[in-house]
Amino acid sequence: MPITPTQYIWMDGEMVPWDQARVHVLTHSLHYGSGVFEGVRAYKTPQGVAIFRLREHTERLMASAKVLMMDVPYSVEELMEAQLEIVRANGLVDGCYLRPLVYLGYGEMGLNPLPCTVNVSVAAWPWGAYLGDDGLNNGVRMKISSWHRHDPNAVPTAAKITGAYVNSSLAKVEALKAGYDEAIMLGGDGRISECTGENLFIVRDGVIITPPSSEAGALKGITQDSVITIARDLGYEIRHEALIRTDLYLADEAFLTGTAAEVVPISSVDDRLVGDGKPGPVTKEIQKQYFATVRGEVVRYHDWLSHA
Ligand code: PPE
Repeated sequence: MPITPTQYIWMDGEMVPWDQARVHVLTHSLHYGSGVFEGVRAYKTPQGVAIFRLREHTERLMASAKVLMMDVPYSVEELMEAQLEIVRANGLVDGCYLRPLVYLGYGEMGLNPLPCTVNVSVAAWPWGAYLGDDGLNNGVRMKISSWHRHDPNAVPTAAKITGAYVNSSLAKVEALKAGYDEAIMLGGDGRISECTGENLFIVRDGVIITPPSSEAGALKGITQDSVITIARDLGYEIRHEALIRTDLYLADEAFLTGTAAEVVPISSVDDRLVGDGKPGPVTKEIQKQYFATVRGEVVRYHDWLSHA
């Protein structure tokens, strides 16, 4: 997905012109993948542009930093304000994707990260449908990857660690080269974990099921959490249950969730159609309510919006 440059990137408290937002080639995080990040979206609402679940994303960023023992020199409130500021400074009134990053900077080398300086940047740019408009409307073709998710005792899966995404990239390339849209990864125990950058749900006999994030070695998705709340409020029963691959093949419906991807129907898994291969009624209802929610059209979820 190409990036559309905007005017400024927030770097350690300053608005830096887009083209000058550079780091040294000996930046620690470039060598060891020792950064943590977030993916956040802002949407146009009737009350102006608003960041969706800003506090939860910022708190998760801090939690990821805690796992890596990074001492972030800003508070949650300051980082929330930085994100609102970058949306305003770039005039992103129609919404955007935001990428806050905490990384270890230039000045130290070697595997001990503790003496490194901790830097923070926040970029924002307009970004369309991550898995394409066709995927959003008609569903995506998934492949179960030969690459497993990390064992949480090897690389912590509860934290969004930059270096950990090599695993997702390997799975993504494998799926794309084989002609699929996206990959599903199994955990070390062979159960379904998540996709390369999304959580996964199935619908079976009217019940909505998603794997329990920690045990499945998946990220606890904020979109997953929003969808669970939305689905419960629509009257659906939700369960956290371990899933195996045939649960996907035999589901009535399946969909994936993520900030970048949003809510995307799954049309097939390993060439087995999910249901009849078309987005099912439950998926469509949840997708519709999710988009209405992020766009500020559902009053009961207005608490999830931070206006820039
Ligand atoms: N699992 C993974 C591995 C993941 O990276 C994401 C977000 C999710 C689940 C869903 O989490 P949430 O966004 O809180 O619902 N992936 C981010 C980065 C994607 C990328 O390609 O880069 C995102 O969606 O912004």
